[in-house]
Amino acid sequence: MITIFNEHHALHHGVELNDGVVMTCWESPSRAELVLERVRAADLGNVIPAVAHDEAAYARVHGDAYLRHLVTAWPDWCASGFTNPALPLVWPIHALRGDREPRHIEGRLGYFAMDAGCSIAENTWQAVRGSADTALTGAAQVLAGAASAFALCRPPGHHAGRNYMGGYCYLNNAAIAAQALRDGGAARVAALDVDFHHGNGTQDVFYDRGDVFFASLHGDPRVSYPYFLGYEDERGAGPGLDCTANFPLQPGTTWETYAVALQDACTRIRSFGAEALVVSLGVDTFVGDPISSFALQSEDYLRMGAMIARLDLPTLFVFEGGYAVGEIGVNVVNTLLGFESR
Ligand code: SP5
Ligand code: ZN
Repeated sequence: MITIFNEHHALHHGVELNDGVVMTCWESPSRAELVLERVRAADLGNVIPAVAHDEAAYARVHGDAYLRHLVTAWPDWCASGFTNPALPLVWPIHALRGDREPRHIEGRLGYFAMDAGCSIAENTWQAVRGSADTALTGAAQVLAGAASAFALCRPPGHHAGRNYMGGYCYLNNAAIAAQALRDGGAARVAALDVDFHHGNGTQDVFYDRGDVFFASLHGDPRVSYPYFLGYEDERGAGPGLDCTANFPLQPGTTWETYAVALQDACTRIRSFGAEALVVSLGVDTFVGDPISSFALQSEDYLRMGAMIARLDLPTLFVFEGGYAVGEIGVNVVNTLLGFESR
C-alpha cells in the first residue's frame, strides 16, 4: 500500500486548554513522524509526497466564507495587535445570532469554530492545506486504480464541518477525499469513521446527501467529546435519510463489542452499494490513549483492517486521531497490514 506524506505538516503545532491552562496540543508533530517511521520499518510500500491542489477542491466541501477565514485569520489576528496563537473565546450558541459573520477577528474565530481546540499561527494554513492535499493525492491514487492508499494526514480533519473547525481539525480531509472520489466517477462512496471521537464534521458535510454514506463508531456523546453530535437517532435527512449510521459505544469497550458494531457498519455500507471507501483512521480507540476511554489492544487493529478489507472496495485510509505516541505507529500500521492480509 502506498503512503502519501506531507513533510510540511510540522509547520503546525497547536495549543489547547488543558485543565484550565493553555498547553501544547495532544495532537503533536511527532505523531505523524512516528507513523511514517513505522510505515517504513514495516515495509508497507512506497512513500510519496502530497501533490498541491487548487483551493477549488476544498471548496467542494467547505463554504467560501469559512475558507476565506482560514486564509485571513492569522494576518487579521496580527493586524489587531495580537502576537500569540489565535484561539476563540466567544461562540454564537443557541439563541445568539449565528447568522451574522462578525468583521472583527475575535468574533470570527468563535463564529467559525466549535471549540478552542484549533489554534491558528503563522504557518497553520500551509500545514492544513498540505494535509488536505495529502488526502486528495490519495484519492487520485485510488481513482487511478490503486486497491488502497494511506493518506498520512496531519492535522486531522473529521471534526471540521462545512463551515467550522474544531477538535484539532481545520479542513475535513476525509470529506474532501470522498467528494473527490465522487467527482472522479464513483457513483456512491462510503466514509467509515473509526476514530474514538464522533466524526461530526464528516456527518455535517454529507448529512442530507444520498450519494455518500457515513458510518461512525465512537464514544457515546453523553460522556465523550464532541458531546453535541453522534447519537444513534441521527440518521441523515432528506435524500440522505438512512445514509448516516451512528454507533455510540461505552467507556471500556473492547474488541469483542467493537467488532459487532463494526460488522453492522460494514453491512450497512455493503447494502448501500458503495463503490469506494474512505476510512477515517484514528487510533485513539487504543487502551493506552491519554484522552479517550476504549480498550482496544494493538493486535485488534490487525482484525479491524481485515474486517474492513472484507468489503472488497477500493479504499483510502485517512489518518485522524490517536495520542498514545508510544504505540501510534504500530496501531496504525497494524490496521493497514490487517487490510492487506485479506
Ligand atoms: C482528531 C481528534 O481525535 N480530535 C480529538 C479532540 C479532542 N479534544 C478534546 C479532548 C478533551 C479531553 N479531555 C479528556 C480528559 C482525559 N483525562
Ligand atoms: Zn479522535
